[in-house]
Amino acid sequence: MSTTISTLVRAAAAEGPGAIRPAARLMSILSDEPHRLPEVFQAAAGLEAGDSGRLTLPRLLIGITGAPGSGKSTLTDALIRDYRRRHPDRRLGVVAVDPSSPFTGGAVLGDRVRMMRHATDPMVFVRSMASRGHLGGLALGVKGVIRIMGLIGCDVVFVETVGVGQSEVEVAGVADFVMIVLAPGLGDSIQLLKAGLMEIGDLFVVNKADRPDAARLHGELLAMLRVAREDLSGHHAPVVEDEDETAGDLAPWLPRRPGTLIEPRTFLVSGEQGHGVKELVDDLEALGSEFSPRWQAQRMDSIEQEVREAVIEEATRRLRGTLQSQRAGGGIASEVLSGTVSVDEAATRLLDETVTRTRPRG
Ligand SMILES: Nc1nc2c(ncn2[C@@H]2O[C@H](COP(=O)(O)OP(=O)(O)OP(=O)(O)O)[C@@H](O)[C@H]2O)c(=O)[nH]1
Ligand SMILES: [Mg+2]
Repeated sequence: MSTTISTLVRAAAAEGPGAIRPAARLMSILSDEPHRLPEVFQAAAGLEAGDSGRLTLPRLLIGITGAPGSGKSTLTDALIRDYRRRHPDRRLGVVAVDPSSPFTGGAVLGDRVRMMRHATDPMVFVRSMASRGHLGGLALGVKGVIRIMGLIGCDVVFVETVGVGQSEVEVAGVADFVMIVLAPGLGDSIQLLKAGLMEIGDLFVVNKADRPDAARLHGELLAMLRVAREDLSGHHAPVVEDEDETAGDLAPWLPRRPGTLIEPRTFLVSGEQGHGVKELVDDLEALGSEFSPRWQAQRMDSIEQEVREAVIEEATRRLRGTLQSQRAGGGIASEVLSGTVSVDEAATRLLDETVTRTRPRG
């Protein structure tokens, strides 16, 4: 492990505002070289073996996505302000995945300016990342940043992505649950129908409730969610008389998306004016207390899954080498044909050869 990384990890894990600069440096290193994440894990594990008692991952990872301009950043900002008032001693993180796409050219600067409200708050850590050009994929880069945010003690981390490509789907896999932000006046039905968004959301927020057309969009959202979920689950949602269409209510009549722990729910809010923000944070807090332990367990499962996939990939790569040299040397097929070895024996022999041949020395 490089001494730079272990020094930075130690400094980033310390209490107080002095942690911010080393944390930012670690994030830059990881965004250029995501394969160094294990070094960070190793250094952090060394610290945790001591008595720092720090959680190694944020307690809650919230994905936020939606059409460009729907107000994701404004809403995140409002959520943070409310959350900070409730828990002045807890640190928060925001990962803003910059679209770097021609559709949303001006947004990046806008985000930075909006987030400046927290720029002097050492308890809010904001990190922008480009969605393009990530070695090993965006999800890996985001995971690295989240890990560092956990290390500096961020309790909740918001991950904002623009719902225009594959990035929101990738990021949904990283977050514990996903909030979809919609707003009136952005080509409503297209926005709602956008493939993917209906399927990956758990919380559906109609933003800009201060505009007169927001309530209509909320009604349309409920109707479209019902259809989308029926398609997804293959059976019909029960018909409910007098469906409750007020904001902030569960929609238990909707089937959940596969793999999620929580029932879909909808909100009508104004990030800019603050309407409905308190109710939304109340719900996020309730979700956190109820499900955080199970989400932590899910994250462990997904790490295990990553390891399994890596093992299979590596084994396949090594076996290919053995098969090639074996074929060059005359082939095992004729031995099988002549009955000298069975197919099972041949497979075992090739595996054994691969392990011996590729065993690291030392
Ligand atoms: N009327 C009204 N306007 C809002 C509200 N929230 C955000 N806006 C405006 O909507 C525009 C886009 O807001 P952003 O928060 O940048 O939206 P975003 O979804 O983060 O945008 P991208 O990051 O570009 O995808 C800005 O002009 C905001 O001022 C709201 O509650 N009401
Ligand atoms: Mg934004």
